[in-house]
Amino acid sequence: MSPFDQYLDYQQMCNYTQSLQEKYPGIINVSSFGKSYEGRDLQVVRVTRCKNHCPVMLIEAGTHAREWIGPATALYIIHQLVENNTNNNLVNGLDWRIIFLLNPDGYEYSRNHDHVWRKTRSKQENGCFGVDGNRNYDIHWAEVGAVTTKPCSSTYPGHEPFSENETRALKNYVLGLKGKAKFYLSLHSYGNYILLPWGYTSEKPDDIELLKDLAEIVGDSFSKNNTYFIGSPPELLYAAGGSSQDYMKAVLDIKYSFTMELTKTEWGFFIPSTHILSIMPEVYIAISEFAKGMLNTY
Ligand code: 0X9
Ligand code: ZN
Repeated sequence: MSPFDQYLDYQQMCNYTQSLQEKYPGIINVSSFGKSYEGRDLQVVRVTRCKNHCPVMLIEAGTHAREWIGPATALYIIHQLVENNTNNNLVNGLDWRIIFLLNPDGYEYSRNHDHVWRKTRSKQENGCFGVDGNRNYDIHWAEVGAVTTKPCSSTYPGHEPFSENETRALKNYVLGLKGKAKFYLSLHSYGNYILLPWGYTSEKPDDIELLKDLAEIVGDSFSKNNTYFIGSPPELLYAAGGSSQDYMKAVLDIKYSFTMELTKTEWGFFIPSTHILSIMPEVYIAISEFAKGMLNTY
């Protein structure tokens, strides 16, 4: 049975990463960095054979509950890194931290009750539930792309920054990496975008060219019929404050901070499980291009 011909539930994902840890104890370590609102462990999978001082590659998926292809892809990346020995240099020279499902409560709710659910599951005012994790960080919070007066909205940013266990846990986890994190990638869907900072403004960071050059190499790795579009959220989609990508770069000083909107298909968010395996390999090659770029830089 392949874990990639279906969308695993939260428990199956944990079982899968646990089984990899038992099989490859020297290279993979699974730990919890906090609890979700409903009390699920927030897990991070560390993959590395680094002896000392390797740049940390942080990948996070599953902020948005309905975007099931993100967590599936994160697990596929873990699987490739540990089981495919053509990747030895990526594991020897880099310290991967992969948060395969940041919003497990929302994900389970999307699987079991409401497929289109996007937010966390915390209780809000007016009998509403959930906060948009990608509007909840303390960076130009609620200034654009979200309003604090509508707790029922699917982009509700929360009553204050870091109101959510999940975003707070991620922030604290990254603070614990003390300047070692050099790369952050937030996996979302859909639309085939590699998004550059900033998300809250169409102004550019000073080092935008470095990030853009790398994104272009990554973009070129996709096949001709699977073009990825490169630019900032305001250029390609819409502006939004409070996003993880902006927070990681502006506040936690992770220079190379990206968001990918995976896939562009007729199904939008709801990709049939029979197609998962046809999507993953190209995304993995793209991720390995990001990784090679980091190896060459640090
Ligand atoms: O709106 C979002 O959070 C992302 N799109 S999605 O369809 N996956 O919900 C885009 C995030 C772009 N990044 C920033 N605005 N910073
Ligand atoms: Zn998303």
